[in-house]
Amino acid sequence: LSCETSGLQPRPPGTFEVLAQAPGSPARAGRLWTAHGPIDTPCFMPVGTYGAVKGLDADDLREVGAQIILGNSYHLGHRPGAARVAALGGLHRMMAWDRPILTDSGGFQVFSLRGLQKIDDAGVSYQTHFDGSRHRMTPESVLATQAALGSDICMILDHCPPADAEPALIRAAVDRSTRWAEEAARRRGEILQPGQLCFGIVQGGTNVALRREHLKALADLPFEGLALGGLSVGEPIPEMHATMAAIGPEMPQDRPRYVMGIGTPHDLLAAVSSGIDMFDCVMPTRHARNGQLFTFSGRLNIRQARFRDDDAPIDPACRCRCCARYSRAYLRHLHEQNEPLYGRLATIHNLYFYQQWVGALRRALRSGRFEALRGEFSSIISTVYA
Ligand code: PRF
Ligand code: ZN
Repeated sequence: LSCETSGLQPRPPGTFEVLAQAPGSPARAGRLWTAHGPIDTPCFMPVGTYGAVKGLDADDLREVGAQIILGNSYHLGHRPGAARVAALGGLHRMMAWDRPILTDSGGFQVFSLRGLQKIDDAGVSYQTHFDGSRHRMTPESVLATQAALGSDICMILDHCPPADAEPALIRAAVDRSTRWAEEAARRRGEILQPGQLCFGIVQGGTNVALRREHLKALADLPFEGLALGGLSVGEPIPEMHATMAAIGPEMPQDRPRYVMGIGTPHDLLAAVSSGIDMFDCVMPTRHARNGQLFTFSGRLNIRQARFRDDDAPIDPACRCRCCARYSRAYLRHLHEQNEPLYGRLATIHNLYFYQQWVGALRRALRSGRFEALRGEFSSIISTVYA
């Protein structure tokens, strides 16, 4: 375990402790306990869609400071299949990762399969992007998949409409998601294993009144945490931030708050400032593979010719393994040659950067310096990562 959590007396799964609250702000630092140990919040979850954060193994993930990773039950449920993962001892055992895992329900992925899905009140029928085979997801089936995978935190089935959807469709998605949430809450006891947590998901686009209404309905249900879905789906960034700022502080204080699928370093600061505790995003891993590398003085693109003879590390101030050993010139060369080692080293660096950023936010919150850090960094982070 990380130095922040080693030697702690374990607490029952689902226990959420608020360790520090920023004065005059909804921002807080906390700790969520799962069946595979604690997560310090604010926390960033690297994305391992198919049961791997591309190019990294469990030792690498520990080294960059990840306390929890995210898997996708849509992907894993089809490839290699939830029953097969279960027969192999579950996702933790298969990946040799003994820290917490959160899995998304699969609804979001299915709703992104344009034209290949048909939704009704009881669930969604779809054809996979793998082989076009026909399947069905219901509030119960997505929990059964996550039970088989052995996830520590299971997400319910929700309906996430596109950002540009008509208001009537966003309203229908909220009503349907409420019914699915009630169904999940009613059946989770018989489907999930003891110790598996279950989070509800609030939809409603950027309509604050609708968000509030959905939140009210979900806050009464027995979920260990609540998420904001339906953000970062193409709406303008200021609207996304305004929605988090309006709804974050109204989410139950005694449970973890999660915004799904964000974001840039600046989005993370905006979310934490709105009282959000957890995030996940493909940005650090996908950007790494595309040549976009994060540093505290801006993003650099390793493909640029100016790095051809540059013997400096990506970021001289960074203490990751990539920066300790390798030059920009070498990384650029590896990228040009499509060497798999490039993606691995770049991913280690970018994830280390994200973990450093949330770690700085946690430390600032715990030592009462959050507003100071915000003042110091928000201008830098927002200009560099707008
Ligand atoms: N719902 C679910 N997963 C998600 C989202 C959502 O709305 C998003 C939206 N950013 C990312 N992942 N279930
Ligand atoms: Zn580095």
